[in-house]
Amino acid sequence: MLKKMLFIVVLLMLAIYANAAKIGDWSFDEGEGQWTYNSVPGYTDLRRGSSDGTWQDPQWSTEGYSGNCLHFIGEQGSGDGDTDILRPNSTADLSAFYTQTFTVDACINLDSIPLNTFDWYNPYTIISFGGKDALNNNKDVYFLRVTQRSEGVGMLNGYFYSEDGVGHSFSHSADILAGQWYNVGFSVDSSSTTDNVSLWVNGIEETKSSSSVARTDLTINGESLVLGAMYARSRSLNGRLDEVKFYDSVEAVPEPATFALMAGAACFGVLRRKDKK
Ligand SMILES: [Ca+2]
Ligand SMILES: [Ca+2]
Repeated sequence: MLKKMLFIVVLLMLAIYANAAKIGDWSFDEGEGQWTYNSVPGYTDLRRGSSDGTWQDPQWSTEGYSGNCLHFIGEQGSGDGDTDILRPNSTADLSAFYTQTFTVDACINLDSIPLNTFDWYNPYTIISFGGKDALNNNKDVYFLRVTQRSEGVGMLNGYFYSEDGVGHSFSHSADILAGQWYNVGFSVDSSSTTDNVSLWVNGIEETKSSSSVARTDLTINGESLVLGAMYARSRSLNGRLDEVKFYDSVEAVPEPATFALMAGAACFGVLRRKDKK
C-alpha cells in the first residue's frame, strides 16, 4: 500500500513538473463568442480580431483536430481579402511569452498552400510575437509559418531574431499539403549554441544549431502576440487552427504521444522531451 502511494506521489510530482513551463494552452472548443480561454491559470486568454480594431474574426468550426477549432480565411491564396487574427487584450501582460527559450506547438489544416513560388513571400503565419524598437518601428521576435516549397507543397518554417536585427530561419524537410491535419512545433533554447533549435512535423523532430540569442530589446504589449498573422498583421493564415500551446522552456514535456497510435491521424500532438544539456 505504501509503495502504491509513493508511486502515485511520484506520478503527481512528475505531472506538476511537466506543466511547470506551460504558459499557453488553447483548445478552441468554446464554439462561440469573441474569447477563447487559456487552460493554464494566470496567463492570457485570446480574443477574435474584430473585438477591438479593424481586423477580422476567424470563424468557429466544428471540424477541429479535436472538437471545435477556429478557421482563418486570410488575404492571400484562397483567402477572402481580410486578415483574421486571434490576440490577447491590448493591456495583457505578455512578459512570460517574451523569452529567449520557448516552444510553440499547434495543429493546422490548411485550405491551400501559399501561391508564390518564392519561398519567403506571402507565407501563412501560424504564430508570431513582435514589438517596437527604440525608433518605434515594428519588429519581429519569433514566428512559425508555412511557406511554399514547390507549387502546391508547403514547408514548415520557424524564425527568430537576434538583437542585431538578423533573422535566423529554420525549415523542416517534411512536405505540408492542404486538407490534412498536421501537428507542428518550433523550439529555441538560447542557453545553448548547438542542437538548440528544433522543428517538429507530426512528431518528427529535426534539430538545428544556432549560436545567436533571441532578442529581448523590444517594447512589447498585449498586441505583441498574434495567432493567424504576423505581428504587423500581414501574411495571414488560410486554414484551421487547433490545440495551440506555448512553453517558456524546451525542458518542458509537451503532450504525450497518446495520439501517435491512432490510425490515420496526421496530427498526433507529439513534441518529445529534449535531452537536458
Ligand atoms: Ca479543439
Ligand atoms: Ca477573413
